[in-house]
Amino acid sequence: MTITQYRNPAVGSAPVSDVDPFGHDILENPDDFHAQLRAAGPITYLSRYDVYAMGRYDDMHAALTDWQSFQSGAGVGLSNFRYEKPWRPPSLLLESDPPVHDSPREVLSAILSVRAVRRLHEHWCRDAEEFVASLHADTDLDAECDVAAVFPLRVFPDAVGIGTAGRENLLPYGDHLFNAFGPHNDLVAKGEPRIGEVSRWVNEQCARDRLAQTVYGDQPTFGAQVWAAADRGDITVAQAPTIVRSLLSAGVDTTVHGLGAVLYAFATHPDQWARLRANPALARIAFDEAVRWESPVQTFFRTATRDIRVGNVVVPEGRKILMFLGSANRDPQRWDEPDRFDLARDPSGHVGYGMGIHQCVGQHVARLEGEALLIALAQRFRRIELTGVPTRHHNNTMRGWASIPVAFAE
Ligand code: OVV
Repeated sequence: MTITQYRNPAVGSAPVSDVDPFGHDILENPDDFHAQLRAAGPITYLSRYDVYAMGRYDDMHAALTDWQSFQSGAGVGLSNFRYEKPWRPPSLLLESDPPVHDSPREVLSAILSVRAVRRLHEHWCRDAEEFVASLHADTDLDAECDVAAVFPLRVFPDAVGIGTAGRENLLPYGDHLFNAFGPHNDLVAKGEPRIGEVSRWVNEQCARDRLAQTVYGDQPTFGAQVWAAADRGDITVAQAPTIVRSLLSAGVDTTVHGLGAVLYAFATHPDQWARLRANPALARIAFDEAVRWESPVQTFFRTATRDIRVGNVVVPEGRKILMFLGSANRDPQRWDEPDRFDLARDPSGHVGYGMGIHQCVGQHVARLEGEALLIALAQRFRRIELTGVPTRHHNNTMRGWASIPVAFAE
């Protein structure tokens, strides 16, 4: 697997690679491919999909903060909405540009702000303690299936205001959605038989009268707050359900894989676990360092709105550029010893939540889930021991685990 340094004038003199970044080999471990991508130059042409790719931190940071040149409104997956009908109505947050993007973003930013999320802090920390108390010590557990995939579902859907029936649809919906940003490969085909009914359930939960009004006593739910914004006229009534859908789309699988990443990191770095136990205030850094290190969301595309020069290469207007966020987050030009999971580093500036106007609007919610769970685990358990070989979960967009066999020791 190498990137050909042969430069094809038809693709603006870009280095060419015929590698399939959505193939199982690379989804299993993309590190070598990322290193080749960074070495090849600021931009490479991926002949298999007829798209361009970026892997270096600096160039990607510049692209992600230039929404005028690198648009999202043509979709952030392989499919170009200029020519192809999206599989679901586009997200008003993710798959839109200013000015359409502005009011949905403003509304959701306020609902998920640091201040707003602080009101959940004591409730989620208490839930995390109860959850951790229910885990058996010195027993074979799966840190992915029994912990990472469980805790977000205990807290997040309640905060959104969705009912308890049907919550098992949330993970399959997200998994398919994130696969659908890639090519129509076996991973997408696997989700298709059930996606009709799963989507119908998700869409039904976004209606005003389906959403609980309050949670934890008298706190308005995220869902109710979206509808209240429609009543105020900050967004239209027609936009409200699609914005609630964003919460259910982006808010579950992402945090599951983020928690899986940090639990795997600690299971394989006992010295770092000891450090966290000695100083639980490191929990927030730990979660962000895991988001940098693993980059649960590995990739998103942008579309060129003009002919864009990147280094010696001109990306023609209308073409897709694949941003390898996970590669930027391990770019040695930006990070010292990037492959090390290290609580002593400052991970801020990583692009695991993206960068620019589309940067993860739910990041404070994600961090609270990470902090609450890690502090509760660190309070009780001296060690997280790997008891078997972890196995990867393959997804066209997300990097995560299917299984992390562990035992927690008190
Ligand atoms: C970041 C993200 C991922 C998937 C879906 C959405 C957002 C959405 O807004 O629907």
